[in-house]
Parts: sequence; C-alpha cells; structure tokens
Amino acid sequence: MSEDVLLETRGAVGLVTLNRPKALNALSLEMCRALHPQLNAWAADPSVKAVVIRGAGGKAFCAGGDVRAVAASVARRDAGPSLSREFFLAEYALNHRIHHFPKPFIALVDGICMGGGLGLSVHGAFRAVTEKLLLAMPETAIGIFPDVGGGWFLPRFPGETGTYLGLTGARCDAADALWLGYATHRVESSRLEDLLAALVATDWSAPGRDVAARVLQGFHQDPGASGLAARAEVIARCFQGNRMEDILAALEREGTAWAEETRATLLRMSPTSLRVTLRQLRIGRGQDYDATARMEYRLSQALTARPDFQEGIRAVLVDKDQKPRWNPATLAEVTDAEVEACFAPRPEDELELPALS
Ligand code: QUE
Repeated sequence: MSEDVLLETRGAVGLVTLNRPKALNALSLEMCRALHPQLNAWAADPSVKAVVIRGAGGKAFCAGGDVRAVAASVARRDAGPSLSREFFLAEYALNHRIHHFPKPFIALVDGICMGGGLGLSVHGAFRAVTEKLLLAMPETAIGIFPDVGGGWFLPRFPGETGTYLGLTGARCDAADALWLGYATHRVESSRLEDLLAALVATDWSAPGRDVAARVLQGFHQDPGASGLAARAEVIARCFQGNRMEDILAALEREGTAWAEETRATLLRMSPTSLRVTLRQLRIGRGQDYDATARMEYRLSQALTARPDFQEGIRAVLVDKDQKPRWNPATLAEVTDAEVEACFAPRPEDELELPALS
C-alpha cells in the first residue's frame, strides 16, 4: 500500500525503512498505520529476534511528525474525524508499542532527527547515531510542545538539559546525544550497512539484548567531548525555575554571549508553547511514561487548535520567513487559565493505551 515505509525481514531482523526522503522522512498518519501492525506481528513472531529502523536518503532519520498536513487539515476544517485527532492517536499508539516492545528495537539515526523522529527511536532499547546526527525537539518554534514522550524523556536527561532542549529547540550532535543517554552507540555513517549486515548474520541464540549490545559495541567509536556537557552547569543554574520569567531573568543575570543568545532564542518561540512546555516538563518529572502520554495527547489536541500552530507552520515550513506573529504575543499576556485549560481532560477524546507486555 504505502511506499513511504518499507517493511521487510532479513534473517531474524525485522527492518523498517522510513522512505519519504523528500520530506526528510516526516512521519505521516499512513506511515503510522502501516508500521504499527507490522511491529505487532514481529513482536509475536518467534523467528524475529530484533527490529531495526532507519531512514532512506542519507539526510534524515525522521524530521518529525507530518505537522504540515495536520495544520492544513485544521485550517480547512475538514469534515469527519480530524487529522489532528487521528494522527496524534496513531503516533502515540505507535510510540507506546515501541516503548513496550518485547525485543531489541534498534534505531540507526543518521542525520536529522527531530520531534516524531525521537518518538520512533528513544522508546526502543538502542540508538546508534552517526557523525551526521542533528537531534532536536523544536516544537516551541511551531506553536506546539515537545510531544512523542518529551514530557517523559526530557526530564530524565542530566540536570536541566532536557528543560533547555525542550524550551529552546537547541540542536545536539553525536557527542551530546551520547552524553544525554539518548544515543547508546556512535557509529560512522559509512559503516551502518555493515552494522545491519552483522545484525542479520549474527547468532541470536543468546538473550537478544546481549546479542544486540555485543554487535553494536563492535561498531562503536568514541565521538569526543560534548559541548552540551560543558554547559551543563550553567544550564542547570538558568533552567531550574518553574516559571519562564525566572528562567529569562537567570539568563539575563548570567551575562555571557551564550546566555544572551539563549534568551533571544526563547523570546522568538511561541509564548503559549513555552509556558505549556515548562509545565509539561515539571509534571512529567514525577510521572510514568503512559500517564505522560495521556497528558500529552490532551496537549496535542489543545495546542493544534490554537492560532500559534497555524502561524508556526506558516513561518517555519510554508513561507519560511522565520517571523511568526504569536497570539498572545508575549509571555505576560498568556494567562494561567489558558495554560491550565490545555491540560484539562477531554472526556470524549482521551488516549486509550492497551496493556502490553
Ligand atoms: C518543529 C517541528 C517540525 C519541524 C520544524 C520545527 C516537525 C517537522 C518538520 C519537517 C521538516 C521538513 C519537512 C517536513 C517536516 O519540521 O515536526 O515535512 O520536509 O516534521 O521547527 O516540530
């Protein structure tokens, strides 16, 4: 049906290739719906010992969810079930399937990986990243929030680095990703085909986790020092606050070029997104993954219905003028009630997650 995701088995390995290279392999509803049943089948098939997921085209693993299609559908007020609802339900169900996957799930992350790309990788057991990695959660730039479990995995990164990454959309390289704990291995891009061949050729009679770890370790190369690690202390100092105003004031007090640039970056993001995201990350700190996914589904429906989502998509992905006109335009104009409303239960429209082993 869909050529946008290629599904095959090679020996004991189930292989997923995201195959929309012109859209940087952005994840569509159709791709979620093609992939999910295949993952169920591989989870149940004793001849499949591991799943590998990668992106086609050499530039991107996955640039995110197909937010452009979601925004267009909201703008057209399409009749029938909304694409925002269908897409986020399917994406969270898929992330949940991966989070609870009973076999080694190995992402080969070569190039751009943002938003939905983390959803397809961070929930599995292993992530091999390359020298081409560009990792980010940039959603506050398009009027939404770090979804696909950002409320769960960002607070579990060291110190306040997850808060920093989720609010600013800052990019990470391979060394940063390994230090964060996102990456489990760092492999030369040119050796990924050999790594895949080794996973296919290996003897899977020992426990799968140990087999996968041993094969990956054979391709691992140290990426050197992380720039993010070097800034961890100042990030912890500036991003510990529970209010955006406190974070901006801490950056101002810091007085360095980095702090000024970071403050300027935050002031370009959707004020509503920033306030919602900070609250999401603080709640997620003390919550398990499934509860966080239910919270995020509510946020996805609330924020995709707000004007900043249309405006963010216009400014970043359609007109590409990078000059969004946010509404409300400033942090001070976003009321606590507006933020709170985004977290409210929606009795007719909640995320239902099946119990998975
Ligand atoms: C924030 C995002 C996304 C983004 C840019 C942001 C996102 C996403 C894409 C994207 C990029 C290139 C494409 C495409 C989508 O960009 O989620 O189809 O060709 O998918 O600042 O969250």
